[in-house]
Amino acid sequence: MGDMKLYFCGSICGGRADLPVYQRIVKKLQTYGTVLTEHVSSSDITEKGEDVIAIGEKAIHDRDVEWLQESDVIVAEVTQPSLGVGYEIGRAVTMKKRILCLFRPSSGRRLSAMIRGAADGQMFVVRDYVEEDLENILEEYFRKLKKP
Ligand code: 6IA
Repeated sequence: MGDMKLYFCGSICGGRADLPVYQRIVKKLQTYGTVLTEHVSSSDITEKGEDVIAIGEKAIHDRDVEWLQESDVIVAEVTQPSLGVGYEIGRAVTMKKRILCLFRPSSGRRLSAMIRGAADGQMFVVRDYVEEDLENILEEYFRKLKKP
């Protein structure tokens, strides 16, 4: 369980307003295994993408798809709409990965039907939550994973 590889998805170009929530999620996820995409919760990465020039978009994409392939569970915070996060979720579905999508209705937004409608309650779980319950929701999800 400790050697689990986790892939966290959160908005970058879609907007960084939820960064504090991403940081809380990544911190909790690190108690379950290795988070391959730690940088998504880094305040050094901004939506303007000053770092992109150095790495290159193709390298970012190809590395992220490789990490998706390697990961055991994908956790996505989907409140802030993001093309990249939607793309990652779609690729993960094709890879038959376990996916947990977290959405905060208090944002006043409506979650895309392509995400809500993809939920099967097994491999693909969509969970509405309030920020205070974040850690509990992750605990509950990973507890259920241990004893399928
Ligand atoms: O469309 P978005 O940028 O909001 O997509 C965010 C998602 O795509 C995240 O879950 C990341 O895994 C991935 N992603 C997007 N951009 C990057 C990136 N740097 N580095 C790593 N993963 C990324 C690029 C910075 C950007 C400002 C262009």
